[in-house]
Amino acid sequence: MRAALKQLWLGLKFVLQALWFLRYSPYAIWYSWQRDRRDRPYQPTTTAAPASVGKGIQATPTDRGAQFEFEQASLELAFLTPDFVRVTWQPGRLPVPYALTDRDWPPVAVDLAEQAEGWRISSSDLTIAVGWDGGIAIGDRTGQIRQEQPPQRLGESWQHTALLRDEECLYGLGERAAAFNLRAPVTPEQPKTYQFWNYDPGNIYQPGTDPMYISIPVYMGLHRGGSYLAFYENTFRGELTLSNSAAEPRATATFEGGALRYYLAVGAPPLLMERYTALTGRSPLPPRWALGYQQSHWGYRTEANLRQEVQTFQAEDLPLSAIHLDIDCQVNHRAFTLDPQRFPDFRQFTAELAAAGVRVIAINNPGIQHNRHSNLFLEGQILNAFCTYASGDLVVAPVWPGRSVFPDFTNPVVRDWWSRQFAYLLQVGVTGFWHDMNEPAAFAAWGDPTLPLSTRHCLEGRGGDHREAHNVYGMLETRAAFESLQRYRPATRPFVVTRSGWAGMQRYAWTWTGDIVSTWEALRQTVATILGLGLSGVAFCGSDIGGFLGNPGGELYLRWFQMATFTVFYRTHSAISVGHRAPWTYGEPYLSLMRRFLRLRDQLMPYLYTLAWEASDRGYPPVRPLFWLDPKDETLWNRADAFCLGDALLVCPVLAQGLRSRPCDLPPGNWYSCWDDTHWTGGQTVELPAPLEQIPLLVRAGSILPLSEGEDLTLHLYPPALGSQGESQYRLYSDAGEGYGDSRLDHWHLSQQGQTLTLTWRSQGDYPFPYGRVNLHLHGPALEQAWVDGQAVAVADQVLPAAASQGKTFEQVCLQIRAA
Ligand code: NBV
Repeated sequence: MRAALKQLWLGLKFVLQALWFLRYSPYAIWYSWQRDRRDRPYQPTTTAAPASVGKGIQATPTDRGAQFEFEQASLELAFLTPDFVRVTWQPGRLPVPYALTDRDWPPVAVDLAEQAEGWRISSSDLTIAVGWDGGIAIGDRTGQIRQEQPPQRLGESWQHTALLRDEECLYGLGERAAAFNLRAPVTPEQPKTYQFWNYDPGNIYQPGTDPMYISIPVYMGLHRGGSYLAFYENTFRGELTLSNSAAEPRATATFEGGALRYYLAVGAPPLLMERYTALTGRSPLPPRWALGYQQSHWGYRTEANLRQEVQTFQAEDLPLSAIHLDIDCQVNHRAFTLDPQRFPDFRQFTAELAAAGVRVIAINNPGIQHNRHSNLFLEGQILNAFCTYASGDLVVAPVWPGRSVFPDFTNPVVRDWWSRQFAYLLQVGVTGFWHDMNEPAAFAAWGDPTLPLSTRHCLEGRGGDHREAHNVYGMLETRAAFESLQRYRPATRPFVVTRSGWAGMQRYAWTWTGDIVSTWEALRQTVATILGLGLSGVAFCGSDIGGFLGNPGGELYLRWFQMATFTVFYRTHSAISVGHRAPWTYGEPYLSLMRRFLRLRDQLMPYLYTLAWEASDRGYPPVRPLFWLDPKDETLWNRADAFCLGDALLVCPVLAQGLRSRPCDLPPGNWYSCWDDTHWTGGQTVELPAPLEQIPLLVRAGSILPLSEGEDLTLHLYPPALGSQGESQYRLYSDAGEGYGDSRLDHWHLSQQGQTLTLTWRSQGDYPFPYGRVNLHLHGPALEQAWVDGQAVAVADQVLPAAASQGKTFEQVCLQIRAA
């Protein structure tokens, strides 16, 4: 019976694929053929001989650095802060500053001196040696951090090589289906190239696929001498090749055009993220509901289906924050449409959902059907909104709605027009927007599934072709949606999701790891990919829980769900070709176990929301690699089978079938099991239980972990020292969860002196304290007695209930403890 069903399913799939092929392929063949013809002159020339920048001739100090003239090139060094410098080699056009946020950088005092080997320019934190040949060495007070060879010109391209140390690890480059340490697969025989070219890998996405939807030319380097971050502000197609030749391991970046402009920051990882996001912007604080669970499936199709889905969430007592509409809700996959026959009472429906606390998020693709009966198409044509060739002919390519044209989002007028299209969706109760296929993706029968390289773009008026505009296309589409929400919903915070993006995309949208397959290998990959995105500035991301392509089975779905409970974007999504998936799909025990994790997620909300605020304030990703806690501990450099959520929680997901325990490398310090308070000393590998109902989840000693319990808040105290002395602190951020009103920060300081723990509380900001009672729960030592502001109070089972209540705070709580 099973075999027969499988056969039937395979047959059906074949028919579906054949139909798809028949519908799109004739045009895809024609498109691919004429794209290749037009693009011939745009393909990179491999024949150009490398040209050097020549010898250094002179250096002139500027207000924050120096300008150097070389025989064949010029170099500008500009310090944005004493530990962050911008390097610009020309010739080549400067980038349109899409990556950058508006910011005035205060002046930096620098010193320029000439020496036997070249020049030396220093700030209070960094010293940069510029050789006569254009080689650059950068160091901090402790020594040299990075060495770069003189850049080279290859025709219009720049090529730039940094030397790597043997032990050096590199992370980032946006979204990669690669090892977390991007050097991990590189051997002396086999270099590895990562492409800078946003790309829809289709349904062949698996570990090793490159490029992916989001390429960002930024990486963090970590070695025994310290850490640094390098960001190439160049939107052109390019690549980074990592080679491990025995003599000189290196990282070589190449860009097909533009000036060679990059930024270097030196310091510990948190500082690097602060600098990078000061430059490219931080993710704005999302509405709090966005951190709740979201449900999606390509295949809901009708209002009735969606209603049924939401009702099941309610009936099964599963919290739900938002539900997503995919392209099958549209009319023939056309942008900004909803099928009125299949969604007869949509406005009423969204109002009902809103009353139940569920928001509706609608998808949109950039491709617009080439159709003279479509208003959107006609309006766009009148506005000259669509991408054209140099001849003025429209670029037409097949994608979901059929023959489609593509708005040129590098034109501010087009972004403005596009942003107005969202108005009616908002009017009918949609809350946020999801952007897909915006690499931009097209259906090609062969070759690159995107627009032709010869496509012309406005690039804010200065003009250019697709080689330069491609990588920013999705980000600028997303910017239009973000600005639309700012315009039409000024009192609420925008929620936008995008599949593609580039440096700075975090200012506008969240992302997810795309069409990943439903396998254990893919789950393992997901952790590395999310960590890499976080170190590329994209703080808010997640994955399709259970995978997009495939039916994961109960165990894999559960293990994925458990992992995702500790990532920011917490959404199940699955393809139309696979079974519908929601927490009840696999029955018990999975349903109850997922319900528990959904509850835990709710409890974690104060902590998560504070992390989201911290991301918006400092640029720190909530999901962090283990080395974030101690970059000197080399055993952590390659770890991507576990991650930290903030600085307090260590999450060790179960990443293989059938495992009921797993080894965890503990960063230095002391750790407690979140489930049963077992204590572990860090700096070692321990085997931790992982029955189906849990994954190893550890809390760092010294943490104050705020968990909500209905209206109340419990502060879980994990004393800083097992010995007799130590201090730690925590800041909790609160506000209305939406809008731009008052906020507050509650600072708790915990100090341990012998047998006494003292917790003090200081508050800032006008938002009233949002919790009823504040309970204290001590972990580790036994709690014997307690005093709140000098008054002795009763304690039981490690808990001091209602240390504060009804919005009143305490100044000081003293806890008498005894080592357990
Ligand atoms: O819109 C359909 C899907 C969507 O569900 C998925 O999340 C995207 O990544 N979309 C890709 C287009 C179809 C891909 C096969």
